[in-house]
Amino acid sequence: MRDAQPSTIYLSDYQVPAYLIDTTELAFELGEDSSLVTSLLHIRRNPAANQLGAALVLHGTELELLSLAIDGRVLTASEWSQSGEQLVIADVPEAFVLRCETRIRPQENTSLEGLYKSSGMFCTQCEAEGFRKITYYLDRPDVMSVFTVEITADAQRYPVLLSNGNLVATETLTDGRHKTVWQDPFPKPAYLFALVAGKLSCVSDSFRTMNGRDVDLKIYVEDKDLDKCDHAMASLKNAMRWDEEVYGREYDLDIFNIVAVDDFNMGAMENKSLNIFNTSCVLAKPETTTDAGFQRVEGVVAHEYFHNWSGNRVTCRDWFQLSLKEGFTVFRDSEFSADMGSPTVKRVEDVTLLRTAQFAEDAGPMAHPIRPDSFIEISNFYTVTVYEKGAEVVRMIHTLLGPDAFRKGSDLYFERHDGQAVTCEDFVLAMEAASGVDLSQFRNWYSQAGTPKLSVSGDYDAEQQSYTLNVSQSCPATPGQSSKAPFHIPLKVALLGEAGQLPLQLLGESANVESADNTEMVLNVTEQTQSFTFTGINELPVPSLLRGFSAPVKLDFDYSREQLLRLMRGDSDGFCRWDASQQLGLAEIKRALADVAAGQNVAPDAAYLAACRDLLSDGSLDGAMVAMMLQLPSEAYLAEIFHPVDVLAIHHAREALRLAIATALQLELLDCYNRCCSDAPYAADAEQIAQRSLKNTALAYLMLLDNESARELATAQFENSENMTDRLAALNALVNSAAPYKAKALQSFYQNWQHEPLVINQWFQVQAMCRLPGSLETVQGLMNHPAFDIRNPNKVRALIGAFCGQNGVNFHREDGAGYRFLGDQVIILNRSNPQIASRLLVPLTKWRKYLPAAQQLMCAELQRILAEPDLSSDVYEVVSKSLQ
Ligand code: 0A1
Ligand code: ZN
Repeated sequence: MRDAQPSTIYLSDYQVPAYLIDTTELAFELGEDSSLVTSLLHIRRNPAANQLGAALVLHGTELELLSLAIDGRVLTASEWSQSGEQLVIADVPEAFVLRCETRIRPQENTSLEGLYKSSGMFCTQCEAEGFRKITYYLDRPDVMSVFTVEITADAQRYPVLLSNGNLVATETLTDGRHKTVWQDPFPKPAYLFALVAGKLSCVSDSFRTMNGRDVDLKIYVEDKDLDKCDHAMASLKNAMRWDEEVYGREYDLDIFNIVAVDDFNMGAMENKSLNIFNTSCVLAKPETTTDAGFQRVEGVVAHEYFHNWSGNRVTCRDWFQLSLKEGFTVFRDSEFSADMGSPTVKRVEDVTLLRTAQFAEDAGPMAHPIRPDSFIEISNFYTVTVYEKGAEVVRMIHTLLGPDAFRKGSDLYFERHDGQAVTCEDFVLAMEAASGVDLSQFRNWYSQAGTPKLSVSGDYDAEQQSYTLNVSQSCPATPGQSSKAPFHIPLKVALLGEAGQLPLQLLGESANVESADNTEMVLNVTEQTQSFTFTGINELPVPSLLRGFSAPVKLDFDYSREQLLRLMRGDSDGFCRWDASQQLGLAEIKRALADVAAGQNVAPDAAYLAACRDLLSDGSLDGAMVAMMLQLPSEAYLAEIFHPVDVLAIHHAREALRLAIATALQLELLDCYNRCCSDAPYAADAEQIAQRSLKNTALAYLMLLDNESARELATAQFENSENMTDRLAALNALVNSAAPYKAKALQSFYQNWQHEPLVINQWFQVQAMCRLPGSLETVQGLMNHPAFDIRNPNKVRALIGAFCGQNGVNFHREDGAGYRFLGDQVIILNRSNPQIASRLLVPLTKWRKYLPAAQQLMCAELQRILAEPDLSSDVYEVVSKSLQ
């Protein structure tokens, strides 16, 4: 909980640590009431610090200090002092051993940071600043130490005792306890420390590295979950191979362990050789897990594994550099997932997340550059900006350098900085040094927040046979940054002619070397306004712009409907094909809004309908692409387009349009549905996932018709499916319909799956996201359901998070009850789990986007939260910044 006024920390204040800790020896005695932690820290003055005689200042919070000794001599109370999170020892030698004993209470730790208990097991979460809840330490990532960890605990209750690195000793004690000792040879910051103790079973496998070393792979779970580890294990092995092949990175220890825990604030954590996972990101089997769940497991397992190099071997100097490890690692995991499945689908999914959540963050009160300049609470900066926009920035470097030079750059980065804690600047320097590409202006992406807007127009000169793209860029002001310097934006383009893509030759540049593909080009947009003229263009082309979403910008080009239809049908770039479908959908929604406002029927454009009909009927197309193209832009995306956002009007117009599409295309939808049904045994491969996605898109449309035959389809699918993807899609369609069967469906689903917490979370979520009136009351009722537990973040996200974040029409009820509900929950969670409270709060922070009446109600809730006593620094930062 916060002191009087939480302080802001600035990147510009960074100083190297005054002391270093070469080795860290920890001894844990885990108990049922409290646990004892004894540390032996080999500390010496940092020669680089130039701070002669500086006091030793250690971080610690919520610790009971039992004793302190230097080189064996116990310190008296006058030799140290405490203030806030700091323990200050004024007078210390050049080099010494500090012995410190603390008592902690993991059983009472509901924040899920530091050492805590989850379902009877002890586990840790130390990133970013959780280690200071375990013992006093220099809890900052640029202090790297070699750890030895001794764990003593009751042998029956906690037969498995794990920490980082290699197991070097085990011992059975006479009092029913046992002990293990672990040693991690790689120096690491405290945020990568981990400990697990519990009754766990494991699935084992092994991996032979590119140099022929065998690595033991283990996934530890509760006994009942042993049958849900295969997918994570296969994903791990694929990730290990992929990192060798694509980045030349080999695993560096003989053991790699994963542990699944129920109560976890985030997805997973890359602790050296002992990754700790939220159960939702590791467990999967077809009967309980959807396709999206399978993909998430694959992606998160790979993400954490890839951190072993991008994060652990080379780590961050300070938390302002978080995107150094996260942006790079997200880029790596998304390329991996693309290679394992469908690259276009993965790209569209990533862009969708960016254009909804990240663009919204960039336009809101918490907007920050991927390398923030300041923060109050670092936990608030594990954001879509640092992660996903950070990954887009690395992707742009990849685009500007090309794959070969990028690989040279990453090799150089790892070689230069192995074992170091470095900065984003070091990453860019390595990329420049290896490629010779000048990234000076590109660095603005690291320091400037906000989503740049690219306005593009095209001029065709028939006489000169040239086509000119006029490009101008701008970027809106964000908190603390009123004006922006132009960005270096890689704009990937092609020009579509009647018979295909035209060869590209820029005016004033030497002739293109005849290459396999001279029909696609990356334009370097660096000025505020700039023109690019292509010569030898003998027909009026349709430009295909921002191919593959080559930069995280908002693109504006005044396409005609005919041009968009052409792009949607024929562009060779999958992203642009999909994006054209979305722009057409957006135009239809805008017309529907006007029609509804005028009290008229919504009638989709005939050419648009014809294009959708073609998509549905052409069985040769990629089903996943068709499904994505048939889906109208989401309400979250529309909230980024309209100013102000009239949530209810947008929702009703969009729904009316969906119904009109379903009505016009019902025969084709039904045909498509039937064509996609299959008896093949479940596999989470791209082909089957595509087929299920298209089938369930068709089902959702058909269910809008509200007729008996659609209900029968959904009911049969719900009752007969053997996989959770189809079963849940059917349940979702039923819950959002007027079908009387839905109550029974919900009940039987619960009956069947009550022993599977992750499935019950989906059950909560389907109800929380129901767009029909009354969802708030349903959610409030479910909060009293025996399966709900507000201490479990997954349940909070499934019920409260899904309702407030993904059920716009009900959350934004005109009476403000949705806002009040969220305010109440944030106030409760602020006390038990500040990280979850501040994340949950995000929908309220966007209040400036909405109509005046909504603004007022949302603001009032923020004020009410701000007036709470004992506000955590997490919640305080988000609320106070959003009211500024
Ligand atoms: N580094 C992890 C994410 C993570 C961050 C913070 C946590 O606790 C506050 C937990 C996990 C990752 O990128 O996967
Ligand atoms: Zn990460």
